[in-house]
Amino acid sequence: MPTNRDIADQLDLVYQLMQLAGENRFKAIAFDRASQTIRGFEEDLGTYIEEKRLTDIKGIGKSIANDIYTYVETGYMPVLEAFKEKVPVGLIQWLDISGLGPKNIVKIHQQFGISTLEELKECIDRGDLAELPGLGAKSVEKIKKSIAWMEQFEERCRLNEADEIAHELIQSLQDLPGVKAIEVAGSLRRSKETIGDIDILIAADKAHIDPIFDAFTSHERVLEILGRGETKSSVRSREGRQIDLRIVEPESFGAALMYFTGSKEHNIAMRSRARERGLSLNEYGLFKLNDEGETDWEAKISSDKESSMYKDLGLYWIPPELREDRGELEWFSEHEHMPLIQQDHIRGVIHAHSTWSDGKYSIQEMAEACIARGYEYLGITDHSKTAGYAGGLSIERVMAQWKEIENLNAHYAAEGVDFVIFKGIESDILGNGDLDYPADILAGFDFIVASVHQQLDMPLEAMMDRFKQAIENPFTTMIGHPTGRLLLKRGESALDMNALIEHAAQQQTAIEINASPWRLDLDWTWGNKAKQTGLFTSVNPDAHSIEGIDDIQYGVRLARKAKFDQPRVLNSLSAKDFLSWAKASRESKS
Ligand code: DGT
Ligand code: CA
Ligand code: CA
Ligand code: ZN
Repeated sequence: MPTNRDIADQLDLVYQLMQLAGENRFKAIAFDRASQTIRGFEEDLGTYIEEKRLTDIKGIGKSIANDIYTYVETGYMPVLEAFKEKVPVGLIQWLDISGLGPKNIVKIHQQFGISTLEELKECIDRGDLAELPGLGAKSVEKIKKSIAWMEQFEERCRLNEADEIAHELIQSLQDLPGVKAIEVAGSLRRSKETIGDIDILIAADKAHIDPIFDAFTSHERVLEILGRGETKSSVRSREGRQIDLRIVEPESFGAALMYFTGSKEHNIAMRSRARERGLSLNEYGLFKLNDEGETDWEAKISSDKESSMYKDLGLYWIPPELREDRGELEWFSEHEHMPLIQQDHIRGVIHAHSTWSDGKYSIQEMAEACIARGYEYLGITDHSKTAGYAGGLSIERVMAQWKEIENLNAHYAAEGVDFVIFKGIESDILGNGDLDYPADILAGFDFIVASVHQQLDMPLEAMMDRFKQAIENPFTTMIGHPTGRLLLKRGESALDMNALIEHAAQQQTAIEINASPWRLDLDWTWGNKAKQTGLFTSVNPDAHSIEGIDDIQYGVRLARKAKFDQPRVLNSLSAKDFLSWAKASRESKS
């Protein structure tokens, strides 16, 4: 019997190929929905399949259920095989190239008979691609840049992928005999926006090391074993990720955890702090220095717990996401805590798309998903009219959407459900910095996220003028995904972020932290500047589906890394206070 993930993977493949084949959008989306549903399903599908009642699961229709039954019986999914005949699977990788949509991918494939990334690169270098009608030198340049980006970063992955792999491995290792403690270390524990390799640390006595490594290297997710030594073993996962597992003596777990969490820069600062105090800090513990200034291994001060090691260096425990040598040692030498936003502070979902533009679910379905998750409000922000490619709303459609939102809100009020939907829009910031509707329409929204979606590569000065204009617009509540980056796929627009943050803070315009693991934009490295200027943010999932709502978790992690406390995060306010903030921001600029 295939696992849930196997089935989800097959359906996802159908979805990707359908996109390439130009299949009806709603048919394709049905496969994507079913795939996501199954991936996130808590039970094994086995009994549902045996009893032929997959359609009991919300999100799986009759036709897809039948595809799955056939797949389980025969090992083949006819719909998938049919699409494989139409489009080569290799082209799926091309979907990650920015500037290259499904239509052009298929056109290139047909014109040149190529289907691998390597062949595409050759085609570009020969100058053939630029000859293709409708492409031209400029778009080819963009495609070339995007491929280079992809290659440069194939050694890293996004936070959500690393998180999922680490979580699964920890689940399977934590209950093994002899495992006294297990933690993620490295960049993943520090919640970096992209992860090189995944580091896991276990505390166990020597006798248990071998069986733990056996379990690790034979895990179903492991594709190959890269190395295995006395205390460290490295593997590559099916997705191509490297995972390092280190096993240390329980008495030096704290020291090892501190060391392997990093960052390198934080470790260096910590070691020199130790030196100044006549001490030596390493992965085994904190020791005294002897008369020659070397580590006195007999004179151990602490090693088993991170907190005691920080304490013995005159510091309070520093949360891992702050360990980047950006002032954290100074802060935690004086303060026991730094107030930071937490997931359970988040009360509402701001920035979400519905079927009105390019989202996969209706407003009502999105709202119900928010209610089920305990949120108190949903700020719907479909695309504005210029974003034609994403189903942007004409003025007539905006008005019709408002009506729908009003009806839903009336329904919740009548039912005594403490939930409200805000009328929002993700307005394009046009080339000249204007928002995408006339003022009388803009005035009808409860709040507005203003984002750049086109002409992302304007020169710095023009781009800054454009953003400044948008920030000063009374109707802009917050700026969306400021740099426009897609992690490991597309670079950032040219911006002077320091100046932008200063200006936004001064104008009472917030800048979102877009929580999609593809974006995580505003970047955490601007955290000190944001804190110093008092900038407000909102941790926004930019959800295009129900599953997308849960991306908020990644945004919260990055917001913590950027040192945002609860009062500076707008969607941690009550519904009423959120609206008041938006109104006050508008009035202060009018
Ligand atoms: P990554 O894997 O590129 O996303 O980033 P990290 O931070 O996970 O780096 P990694 O896996 O090479 O090493 C894990 C931690 O081990 C790192 O954050 C700090 C520590 N570490 C590794 N190599 C060194 C080193 O040469 N010096 C110091 N001070 N610490 C190191
Ligand atoms: Ca790492
Ligand atoms: Ca590593
Ligand atoms: Zn957007």
